[in-house]
Amino acid sequence: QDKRMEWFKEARFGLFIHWGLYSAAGGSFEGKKYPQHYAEWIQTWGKIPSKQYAEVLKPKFTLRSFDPKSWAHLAKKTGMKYMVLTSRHHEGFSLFNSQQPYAVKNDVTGTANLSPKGRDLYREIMEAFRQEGMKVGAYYSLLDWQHPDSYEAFQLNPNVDNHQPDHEQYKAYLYGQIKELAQNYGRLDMLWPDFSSKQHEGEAWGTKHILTDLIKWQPNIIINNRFWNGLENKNGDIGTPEKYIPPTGLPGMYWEVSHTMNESYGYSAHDQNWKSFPKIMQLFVETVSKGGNFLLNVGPDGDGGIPEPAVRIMEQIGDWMKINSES
Ligand code: FUL
Repeated sequence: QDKRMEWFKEARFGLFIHWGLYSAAGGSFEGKKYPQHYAEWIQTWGKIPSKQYAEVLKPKFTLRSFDPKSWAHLAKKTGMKYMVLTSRHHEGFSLFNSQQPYAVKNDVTGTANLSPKGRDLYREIMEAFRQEGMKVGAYYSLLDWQHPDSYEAFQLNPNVDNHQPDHEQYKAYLYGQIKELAQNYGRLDMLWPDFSSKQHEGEAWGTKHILTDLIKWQPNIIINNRFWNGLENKNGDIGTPEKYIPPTGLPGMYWEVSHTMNESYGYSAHDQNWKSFPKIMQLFVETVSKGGNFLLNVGPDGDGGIPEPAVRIMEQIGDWMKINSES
């Protein structure tokens, strides 16, 4: 039995946070609504070049209601034992102050870091959750829609200089950023890389190099299975079915279902298809009874506020947990 997995097995319940520039779009860009369910993919839905995307959305990422301590407090009251935060989603903007040369300065948007001067939003959030006694994890995108050496390079951006993407450079970027997450922010309990395909998995990301060192930097870290293709593949520490509970669980491995309260992971103003509290409890209980963990998502908006219906659902879960826990 792997001691590293003990807290995860006990935890059962975590909070997933999707927060990035897409949150400031909230499912619409320059007056056009995108009905697709994954609002954090809006840049792709709208085929928006990174420069325009950043110019329009950065001013709307205001932080006006941003209060990570209140997020952490709410999660704690809900009965959640850990939290996984999008340190950088597919759009390529980091919530942490990455010192990788590309993140500090690049010719697409000026910077691929999201925090205002003198702040580090990733650190503020991680610290708030650690202070509530929760485990913390970093979601980290393997895809990147703005980096000129990624596998997605120039799908959305004009290639004026006819740049030949150099995937070795991109692997070095992934390694460098994961090193920053593992070395500069204290204890990291989980890494949630996302995601692979048949075309790009394993060594496409330089996985061996990353893992060999990551385990030295954070010996107790739990790593999901998404360096490899297939949500139920057994390569990592945990399987990661998405918005889906495998009918017979995932025998022979640890696993965690991520689920949303409405449809989208990232904030969408027009995605008002909220699940009822009983529906969410049913998904939770079904997951746990089949041996999985339940990672329930919130998508704070561009001001940093968690949508009211999500807060209400979490409060109801918290009340249920209080009545139904043994202590
Ligand atoms: C997926 C991503 O593409 C989605 O945007 C979301 O982050 C989900 C949890 O993982 O693979």
